[in-house]
Amino acid sequence: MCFSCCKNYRNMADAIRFLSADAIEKSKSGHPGMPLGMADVAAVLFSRFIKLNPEDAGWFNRDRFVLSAGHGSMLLYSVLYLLGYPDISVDDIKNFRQLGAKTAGHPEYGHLAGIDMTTGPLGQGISSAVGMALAERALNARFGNELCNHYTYVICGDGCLMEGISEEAASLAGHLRLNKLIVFWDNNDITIDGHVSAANSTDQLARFKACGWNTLSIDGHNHRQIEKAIKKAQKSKKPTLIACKTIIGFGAPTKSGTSKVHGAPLGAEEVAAMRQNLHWTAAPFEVPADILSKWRQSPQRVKPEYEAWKKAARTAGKEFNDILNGKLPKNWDKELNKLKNKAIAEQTKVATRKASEMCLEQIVPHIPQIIGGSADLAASNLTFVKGMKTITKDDYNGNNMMYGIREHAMAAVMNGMALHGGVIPYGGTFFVFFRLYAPGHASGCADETAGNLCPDPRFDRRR
Ligand SMILES: Cc1ncc(C[n+]2csc(CCOP(=O)(O)OP(=O)(O)O)c2C)c(N)n1
Repeated sequence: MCFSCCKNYRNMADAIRFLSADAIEKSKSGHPGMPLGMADVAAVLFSRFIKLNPEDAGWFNRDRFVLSAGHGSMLLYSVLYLLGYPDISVDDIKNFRQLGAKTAGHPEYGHLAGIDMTTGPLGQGISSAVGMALAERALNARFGNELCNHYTYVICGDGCLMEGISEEAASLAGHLRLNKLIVFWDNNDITIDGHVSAANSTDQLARFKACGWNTLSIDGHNHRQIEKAIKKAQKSKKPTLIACKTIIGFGAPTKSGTSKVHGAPLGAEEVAAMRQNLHWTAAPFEVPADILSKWRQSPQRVKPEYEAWKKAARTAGKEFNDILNGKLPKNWDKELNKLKNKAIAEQTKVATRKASEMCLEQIVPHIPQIIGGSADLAASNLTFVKGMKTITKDDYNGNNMMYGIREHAMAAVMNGMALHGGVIPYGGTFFVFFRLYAPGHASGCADETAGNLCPDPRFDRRR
């Protein structure tokens, strides 16, 4: 890689930095530390590697991106604007954190095209991303590389890794060898209350390694190292954690490297000093034309793959196209309705978990999108119905998930699968073992005692 590439990356990263700092300054609210610190990683990832098409934000075979550290939302809003997503304008950037704004302050799924998941509750993003990566592998096994073959990228912070749910999800991802999952850890040693070491001394790389991950460690401001790490991760047979050593609030002369930049505007004086420090002469919300053009041109590299996928999807069979369009097979509920009518006529009295099983028996064989499962209670919650095939690291072409005793990850993974699309997840456990928490999608429906869950809104009785 040449010096000019690095210079381009640096300029592109600085565009993220100043859009973020200026928007947060204008709204007098927000979290500048993370966008400033991870801007270099984002510039390399989004301009050179990520597969997306701003003109077709929901493209099924796009790479998924989860900003698990959702408080750093200005990083994602800046990137979407710079890439030229039609759904976001510079006025939306200026409107950051105002009532009704698309740039709400944490990424919100369905609110702004290009956002793959609502995030904010730390740990949920990285854990749901495991579900996205699992859905991708399951659909890949069913439909092949031409139709479903993409990465799931995550940016997470120290907070996401401290949350317990990340442990369950990481160990499941490692166990299933979800090698198309690539996580960038913003390893900046800082959280809200100060230095990470005040509350945590886990060796995260050793921990992820123990869970069966590929682990890499880089300088998160070195573009060459970022590129190399992504290339390595893409070739790995395991999920990858890239520890990116960064300086929180990079560029802010007196506040960078401290918790002061985590969640408060930098202040006019500091932003002005940052302009001097980084030699950025453009006015607030202006991106120099040559830098904006580099950003806007970058998605062009994906065009041939996008066109090839469109062609493949057109000629793919009905099953794939139904899945693509979220259509259930005709008469999927015929047997279920018979069962319901019989139960009404006979006033059938069975335990709710048994009733759940009786319904699943009439639903699962008729809906190929379904992936069901349990957290080591299939025999008790009756989630496994005859004919189901268990997903394993050697064969993803199944419809039963053995989540292990990981109820929290199960909920997040189901959330990720539903968000990915093409998959309709359900899961079962007992309520007392479980804290229903599925941000970013449906709130789920639950059987009163068995706690059988389905985060797909089409099955939510309360809607
Ligand atoms: C589950 C959950 N608990 C607490 C918070 C509040 N919170 C937001 S950011 C943050 C600190 C995160 O630190 P880190 O991930 O290192 O982010 P950085 O300081 O690098 O931006 C906390 C505690 C939250 N968003 N979610």
